[in-house]
Amino acid sequence: MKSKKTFGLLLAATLAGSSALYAQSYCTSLGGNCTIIDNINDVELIGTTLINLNTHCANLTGASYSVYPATGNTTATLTAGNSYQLVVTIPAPSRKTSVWIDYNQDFVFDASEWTQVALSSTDSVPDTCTFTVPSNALPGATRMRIRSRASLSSNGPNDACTSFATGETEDYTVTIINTGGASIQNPENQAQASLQIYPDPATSYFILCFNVTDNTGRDVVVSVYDLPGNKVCEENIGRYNKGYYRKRIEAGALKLSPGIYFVRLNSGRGQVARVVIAGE
Ligand SMILES: [Ca+2]
Ligand SMILES: [Ca+2]
Repeated sequence: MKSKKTFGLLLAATLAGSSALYAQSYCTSLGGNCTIIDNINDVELIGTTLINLNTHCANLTGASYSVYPATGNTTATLTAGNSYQLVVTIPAPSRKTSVWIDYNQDFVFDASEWTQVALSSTDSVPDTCTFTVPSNALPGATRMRIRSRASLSSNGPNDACTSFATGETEDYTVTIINTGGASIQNPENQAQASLQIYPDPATSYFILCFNVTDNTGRDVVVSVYDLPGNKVCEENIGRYNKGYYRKRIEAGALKLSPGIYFVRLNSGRGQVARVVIAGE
């Protein structure tokens, strides 16, 4: 049987050749020519705080793409395993609307993360779809994308990043709570930094999330140790000011055997360590 890789394997490989380490972001070359009739006017997640009404077209001349802040009435908290109703209103008939939620937080809106809101809208009549947050959805800040498009064009599961000539795209951040225990707690160092790594166990990549709590421009160093405590590798991954960051690390030339490793992040003032469990 072919062995899968581990976080530790991936991290070590990445640190041996750090070109594989890079920041990820969501696709933004989305096109769109938002008009008064094919815009996303109202978005509401029933039973949550997300109620974003009468937004019309965010931009009538350029790409019709908006990223709403994770605050107030443009965000929501969702619980893994629960179902929710999303309501989207388009002012025109026959428009197609879709929603994606990046449940595994890999910066890709996968086809499996898609739900059709409407295949043919009716003028300003709310369209409603129901989706269920998967029980294995990762906890934390999660991107949700809603797109509208004219009637004769597709707006299906693989169109989250397609450049549209018509319609509008709206991105939201929702917070997913997963009571299955996937969240990593860091009580001893929470004031300084936090570290989260997923998926667990890793296969072809993993994502390193960390929080820097001041603006002194601290270097962030990632170190990997084996079970006996020997340092396997160490890498400075850059200088960061206050904020929450995600780094996706791809598998490269893997050097280590599957196993359990400690991953330590040092932001200059705080350190955290995690046990990495080997995959099968
Ligand atoms: Ca809008
Ligand atoms: Ca995804």
